[in-house]
Amino acid sequence: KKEELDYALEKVKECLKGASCLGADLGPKAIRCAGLVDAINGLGYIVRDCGDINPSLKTIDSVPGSVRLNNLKLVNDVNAKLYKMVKETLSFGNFPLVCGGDHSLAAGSVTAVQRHFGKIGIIWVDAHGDFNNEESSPSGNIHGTPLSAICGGGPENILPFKENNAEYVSPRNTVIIGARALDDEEKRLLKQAGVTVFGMDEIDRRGISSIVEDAIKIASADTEGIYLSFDLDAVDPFHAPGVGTPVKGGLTYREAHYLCEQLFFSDKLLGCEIVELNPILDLKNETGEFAVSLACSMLGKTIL
Ligand code: 4U7
Ligand code: MN
Ligand code: MN
Ligand code: MN
Repeated sequence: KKEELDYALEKVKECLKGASCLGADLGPKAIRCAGLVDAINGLGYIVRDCGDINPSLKTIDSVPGSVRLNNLKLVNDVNAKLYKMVKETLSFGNFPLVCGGDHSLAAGSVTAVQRHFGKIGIIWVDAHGDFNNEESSPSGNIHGTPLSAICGGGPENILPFKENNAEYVSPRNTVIIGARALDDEEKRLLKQAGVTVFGMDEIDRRGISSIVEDAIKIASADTEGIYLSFDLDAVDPFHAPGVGTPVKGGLTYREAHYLCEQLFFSDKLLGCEIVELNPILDLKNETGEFAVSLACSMLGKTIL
């Protein structure tokens, strides 16, 4: 359709979205192609695919809503829709599995889960901290800021439907696993806020099992449960090359699966998301297939 073609061309020209490179919006298509729905059906669940969330065309070349944050209007538009979709899923008593797409979507998904359940914990699996605010962000890319926003450190204007007195997720119930590429100011902000960060060095030293055990304890202390936000760049690029910002020295294939398996068995999961798949950078949809297998581990698939 002409409208769709114009839209695609516009995107190529302007390089939109929360990150500075194209392609993360194709992630959900690649995950479907890798057989997500059949795989989850195979575990005995009934899947309702809510479809892609597309930004309204009018948000594309509008004046930026903020000097520092790239494509703020477009990200806000997608997040408002995602927020409603996740909120509705939860109110039907269903379990949300969000596929991305750029990590900026967490501002929509996590806010919905948090407002539905009240006090929640977060396990954020990522090579990065995503804890920049509007001032500290070196890039202006929103995908580097959602965890800070969710925890109340800003940027406030990426959170959908901001209510007065709306609560944030407590940094005390927030855990990052797999970090190895934090910005200096971001490190300071994380410390100051009291977020627990398990870097790759600590995983090397203590092993993934003891880290996951701690993470579940921290995220579930006095909360209704845990939301798992899984950025595929946490995994070593050897297994997950199809991501926008790969960083060497990440989780092994089994470490990533083990983490997901244990979270399922904790019985604390309220929902989860797998983000940052970029099929343009992938090799034969290898990372898309990996994402499907991780989703299955999060939903209870076991080895024996
Ligand atoms: B992702 C970065 F400066 N910290 O803020 C930034 F290094 O969602 C990267 O984890 C953010 O992929 C990466 O732009 C965001 C940069
Ligand atoms: Mn990104
Ligand atoms: Mn990342
Ligand atoms: Mn991320």
